[in-house]
Amino acid sequence: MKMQYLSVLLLMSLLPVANLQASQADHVTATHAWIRLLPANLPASGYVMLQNMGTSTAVLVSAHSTTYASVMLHESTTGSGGMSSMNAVGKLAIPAQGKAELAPAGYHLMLEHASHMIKAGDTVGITLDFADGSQLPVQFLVRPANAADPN
Ligand SMILES: [Cu+2]
Repeated sequence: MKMQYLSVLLLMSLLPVANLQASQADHVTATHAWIRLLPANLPASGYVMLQNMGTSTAVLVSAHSTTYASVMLHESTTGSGGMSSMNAVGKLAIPAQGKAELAPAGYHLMLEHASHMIKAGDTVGITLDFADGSQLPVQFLVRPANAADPN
């Protein structure tokens, strides 16, 4: 009886691995994931360090969340006049054995239309979507507007 139980457990733990080919998300680790909260209904920004341990490029194409109805990949740039602007980005490549950083004044996730009031200290789950359809769920720590970049 006990052996049977164990073998079922073993089978269950092996099945997902057997069904999946190595995907882009499998090779990417996310660290320093945080959200800068802005007052009122201003959009929040999500930042994260992505590291690709794999031998081929991983391409982040989008992200989604049950907390924010709208999650967009953006890039902030500073023009020659010193004016900062943001553009939507269709994809962000993370080179093999390399990294890509979403950080203030650069790439970020633009987060809008929260399903409930978000406050500093909360954690928000955001799933990163890669070009091959694989997904990486990441927990982001919410920080106040005046928080410095913790990296
Ligand atoms: Cu933005």
